[in-house]
Amino acid sequence: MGTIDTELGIDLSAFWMPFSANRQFKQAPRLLVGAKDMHFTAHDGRAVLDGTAGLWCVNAGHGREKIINAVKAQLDQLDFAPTFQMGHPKAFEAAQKIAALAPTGLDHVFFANSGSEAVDSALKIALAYHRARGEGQRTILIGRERGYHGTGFGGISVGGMTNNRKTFGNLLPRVDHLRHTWDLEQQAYSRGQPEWGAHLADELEQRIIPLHDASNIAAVIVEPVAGSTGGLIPPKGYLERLRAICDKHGILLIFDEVITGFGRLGKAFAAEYFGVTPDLMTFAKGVSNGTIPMGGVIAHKRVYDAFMQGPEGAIELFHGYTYSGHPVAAAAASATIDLYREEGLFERAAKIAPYFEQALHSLKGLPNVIDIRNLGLIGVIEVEARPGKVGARAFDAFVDCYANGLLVRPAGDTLALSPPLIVEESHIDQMVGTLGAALERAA
Ligand code: PXG
Repeated sequence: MGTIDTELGIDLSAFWMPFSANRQFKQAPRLLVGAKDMHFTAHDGRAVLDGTAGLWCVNAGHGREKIINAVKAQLDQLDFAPTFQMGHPKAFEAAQKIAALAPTGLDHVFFANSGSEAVDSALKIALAYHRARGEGQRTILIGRERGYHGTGFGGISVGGMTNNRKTFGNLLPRVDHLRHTWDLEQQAYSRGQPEWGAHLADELEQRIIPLHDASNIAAVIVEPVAGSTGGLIPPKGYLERLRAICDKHGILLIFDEVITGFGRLGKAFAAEYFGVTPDLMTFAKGVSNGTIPMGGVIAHKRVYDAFMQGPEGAIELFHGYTYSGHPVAAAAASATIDLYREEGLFERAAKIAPYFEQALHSLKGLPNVIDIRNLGLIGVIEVEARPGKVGARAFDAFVDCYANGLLVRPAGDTLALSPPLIVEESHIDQMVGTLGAALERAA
């Protein structure tokens, strides 16, 4: 560990990198020093095609002038202003634009700074909502196996990824999990939503509600498409059933749309794509095109209204962050949403999704590939784990792709592609070509 031998001459030792193999990375670093549109520039000057929109966030592509200019102008105008008992115009403007994109009824936006904070905010709002309505005994939160809801204690408690939970001791009490929806035997190589698996939602009514009693359950939280765990696409009818069961029992349904929001499926939100409206919806990432950190919760009118009671001067929700609705992040979000609309990027994603699907599924038959799944501009290749070395094969393919000018995202023994929505067919061809060659070599 220490200084790397490049013209940058950066000492790598101080930065404790998140979700990374620090020692391995610092021996053979992969540094990105620039980005424009669909490409990063690596520290050795190579162009690297961004197959992942950064970390699922740069939906409009990199270095977009409209957003950059909005950020610069905001910094000149007002660098910071509090939003606790104070306000500034950009936060209201951004909230209005976000609410306008969300399904009917989801009208109120609570700001945080990341997906993790968005999730914790949504869970707290769900608990406080029931209490405000006189059902304060509803404190149980239901997540799902293989769910990823960020890294706060709330998020890892309702989340279902083993490594994110196992070393952190006590999690939130009174949490239970639905089983995840992926089944290799029943669903392998499904294009779009699998036909099999809607009935998995019935577990909520058949196991979880009888065990805890509905009167104690506050909320169910799921990713409409589970992203980080390797792109688990909801079976046809599954989300509709979850919605119906939650409605029947007075349980709030939370969609974690941190990845699916802002066009990933070719609609503003997955809720719109699937035609299923949750009570609370989290967002982050694409809201500001990854430029300035921002996240938040969009609440249904009836949730918000439940808080708006009591004396006029009462603070309705004792929750928030110094940077909730930060002016620079709000300016970035506002410009980002305008850009999505002006360029019709959500529609563009929907239009190119069939080409993306076709290209991805051409990788079927390569060594060790056991499943390929996709929805919108999410594509996942699942490879067979090397015996006793979970994740090694996908990681090797990721390093190989990077060496050959493509960024993909390994997660366990899956490789995910989630390109910016400005992706062209030629980029998709390059992605599939490079990934295919890497998979051959990772045999
Ligand atoms: N919810 C979901 C559904 C997410 O995907 C978060 C919450 C947390 O967001 P923050 O902003 O706190 O990181 C996420 C984050 C990957 C990958 O490659 C995914 C995420 C983050 C980093 C990597 O799958 N998702």
